[in-house]
Amino acid sequence: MEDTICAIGTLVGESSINVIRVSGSESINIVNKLFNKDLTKKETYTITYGFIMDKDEKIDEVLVSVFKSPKTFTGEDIVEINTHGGKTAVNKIMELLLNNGARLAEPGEFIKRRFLNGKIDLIQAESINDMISSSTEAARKMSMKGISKELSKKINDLKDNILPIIANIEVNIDYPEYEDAVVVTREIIKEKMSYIQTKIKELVDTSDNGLIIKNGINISIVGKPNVGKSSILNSLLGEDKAIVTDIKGTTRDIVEGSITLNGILVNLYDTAGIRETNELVESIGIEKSIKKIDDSNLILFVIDSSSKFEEEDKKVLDTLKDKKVLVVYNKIDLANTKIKELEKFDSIEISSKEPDKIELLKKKIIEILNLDDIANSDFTYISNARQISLLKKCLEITYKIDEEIKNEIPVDLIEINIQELWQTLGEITGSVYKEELLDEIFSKFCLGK
Ligand SMILES: Nc1nc2c(ncn2[C@@H]2O[C@H](COP(=O)(O)OP(=O)(O)O)[C@@H](O)[C@H]2O)c(=O)[nH]1
Ligand SMILES: [Mg+2]
Repeated sequence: MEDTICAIGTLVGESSINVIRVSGSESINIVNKLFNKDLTKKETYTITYGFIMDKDEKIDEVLVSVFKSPKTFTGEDIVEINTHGGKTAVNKIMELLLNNGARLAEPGEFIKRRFLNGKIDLIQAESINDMISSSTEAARKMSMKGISKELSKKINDLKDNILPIIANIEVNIDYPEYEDAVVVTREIIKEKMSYIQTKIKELVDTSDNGLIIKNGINISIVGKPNVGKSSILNSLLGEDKAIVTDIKGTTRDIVEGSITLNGILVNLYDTAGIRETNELVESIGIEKSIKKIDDSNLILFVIDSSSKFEEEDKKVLDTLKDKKVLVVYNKIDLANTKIKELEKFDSIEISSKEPDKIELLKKKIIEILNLDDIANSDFTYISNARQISLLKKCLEITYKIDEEIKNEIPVDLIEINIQELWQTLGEITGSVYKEELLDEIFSKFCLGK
């Protein structure tokens, strides 16, 4: 039998309430030892007002909820204690629970039990974790699609399409005399696999959107010194985060900030102006800037409209390689020049000091990165690294099956790969799993979840 576990489910601090969750077959008995009323007589889904006692001493005034197995979060008996906020009452009650037979839950242990008792699949579990760490509306919407099984449905639909193929091949092999069974030919497999492959490919392709929604978009602001990079960062953020001066080399380290565009998190990185320098600190900053360019989804290449396109600008251009670039002609209040070398890029003219121009810049970013499309989509994307890598493996398997069909390999040999495809899809939802994998997944959850 599983131990009875307990943990604080809320963030302990100055708040109105805290919730302690106790789950396991002994949960009602353990809390009952500390409560001034008889919990064993309570029906499931009831809340009782009373006091947590340490012998004769009242520890806190609480509400105790009783949920009886099997229709509960974990599938086990659960008792939840709503204590007063702050840290003293909740900590004292935890101490009493631990002294009376409960064990402190490991991170994610409640939800692991929920999974093991068949209440949710792995996609749902991982989506709950995503919901907890989400910081934008888009991320919330996407995790909700996972929690409400819409993603799982897509995977299960694929499995449902594969299973009859496997079953029919098996019948063909085991009962060749059974004439009613459809004889699965390579043609039939080809047709069915084409649907499955298209659906898997769709999920893999749209996972880029999923990753953008989950992790946000990285935009680096680059350019030679003094073109107005830090001013643009500050205007986009709406606060004076980076120091702005007319002294070259002012920004030496990367200054970060984030905004939300169309409900999507956008991480902005103001970099040190790239130029030749003998100054050690500045040159380390420049090296960091160049690295940052590599993991950016978009580069704002800032040009000072009032100055010439010089060797220094060319040096910056060289560092951009094949990145997606938006040329930002800044300081158009002073002058207006277009640079021939930059004609192949998208561009916009702004002055960092004019708010309506900054709004135009935001619109342009939304347009270039298709953020409108993502924001108006249905948010059913895979964004979890484990799930993405398994889906990619599935796609590879379908390519192998294509190849086998082309090479006229016997159906019973092709079946081996179809089986593997079915198995791998099962790993995504967790209908097939290894114990170590579960530990790895659930240890990422916060305590009390
Ligand atoms: N006239 C004008 N000056 C600007 C504009 N943007 C920035 N500056 C000035 O250009 C100088 C360098 O700005 P800064 O943001 O520190 O440039 P960075 O070195 O690229 O980060 C400062 O004196 C800013 O006030 C602009 O749009 N118009
Ligand atoms: Mg700067």
